[in-house]
Amino acid sequence: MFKTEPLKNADKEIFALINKETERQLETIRLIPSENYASTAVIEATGTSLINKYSEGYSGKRYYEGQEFIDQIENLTISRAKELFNTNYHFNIQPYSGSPANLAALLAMCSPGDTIMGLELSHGGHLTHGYKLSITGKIFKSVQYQVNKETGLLNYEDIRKIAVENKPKIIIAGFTAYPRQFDFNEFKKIADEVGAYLMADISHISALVASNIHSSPFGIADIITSTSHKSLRGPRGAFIACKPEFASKVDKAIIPGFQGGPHNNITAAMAVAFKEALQPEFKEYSKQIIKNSKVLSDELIKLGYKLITNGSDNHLILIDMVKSKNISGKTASSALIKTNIECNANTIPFDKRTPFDPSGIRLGTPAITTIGMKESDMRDVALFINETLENYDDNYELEKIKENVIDFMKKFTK
Ligand code: DSN
Repeated sequence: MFKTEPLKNADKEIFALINKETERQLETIRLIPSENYASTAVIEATGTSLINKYSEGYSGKRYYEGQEFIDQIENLTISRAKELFNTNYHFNIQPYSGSPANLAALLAMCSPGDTIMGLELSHGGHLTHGYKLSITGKIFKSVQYQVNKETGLLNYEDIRKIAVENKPKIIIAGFTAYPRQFDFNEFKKIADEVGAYLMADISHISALVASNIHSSPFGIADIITSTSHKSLRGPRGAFIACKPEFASKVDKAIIPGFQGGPHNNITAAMAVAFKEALQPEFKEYSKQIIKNSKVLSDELIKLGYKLITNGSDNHLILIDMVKSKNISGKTASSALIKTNIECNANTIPFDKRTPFDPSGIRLGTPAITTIGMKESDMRDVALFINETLENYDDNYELEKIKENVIDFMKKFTK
């Protein structure tokens, strides 16, 4: 029998757990830079009949029947993506998430055994940028560049030397933990000099790129990947954009190369998120992300924290907790979640500790900007962080701070 009971009747346990998670998100200062609050409209689109449909292939050329509306949804998503990034690049919006998008992009442009070059994981890169334990570090020959030891910044001359020495087939410009803006033109010069393709992974910064407040790889990079759920505030999905001449390679790398049917509910939710991102308010949100990040950095520095690169000019802040408070990143992040402040422990460049208990914590401002926090709120956020870390082993104090954090959050989420 086909049942159509609402979730709250059909499965009380899952319904209750989802509600608890929603409430937790509304009571927590959420500072993980890759997370956000998707709008009700985006969330609604993910929970629709579209999950019932298989759609292997692309619009107008699918393997299964019944694609009349799915094709229209996919076409609309792609046309909105082109408008958002103001580009004629080809878009494939079917990758399930960032890691599949990156692997498919690499498989589209390279063959197993080719040399790929990306930013080292502990210096702010991503697993899929060639880390040795990732499939991308196993099937390709991976060479990695680092940030400068003194400044924590990318040094394009150092990157150039590694590229000249190793002649990679592709250079990946992208990060998950780099607190500064970077220049895709500089990467392009290096890629051209050594005859490499340039791939940009803009997962973290796609909102900033779409809002023209970060250097854009469109018109420069051969291939671009991004998730749709970080600063861009969509559902958990991803896309690959490429110069039109690589369209067929990219589409074939996704299917039949790597995936089966796209998640049509996510495609539709991505279209909704792109429509939201095309509104003037989205640019204001993007600008505010950076303003908040700069002010939060300044406040933390005033409180004695040691930030990698001494600040931030994007959405992300990386703190050396060992130098700041002589505690590990994991000790800090575990204390912070006890007071409803959510961040993640993170390696810092040249870290001497392990990835599971590294020296740093990573903060970001997209989620708190979405709920309306402004520069004037950043002093409070910094003070809550500091109070927590000063009392990291005192559960009684932490409980009191948590109550204050919950009260503070009510200003934005009730
Ligand atoms: N997990 C993402 C992040 O937090 O940056 C990257 O995949």
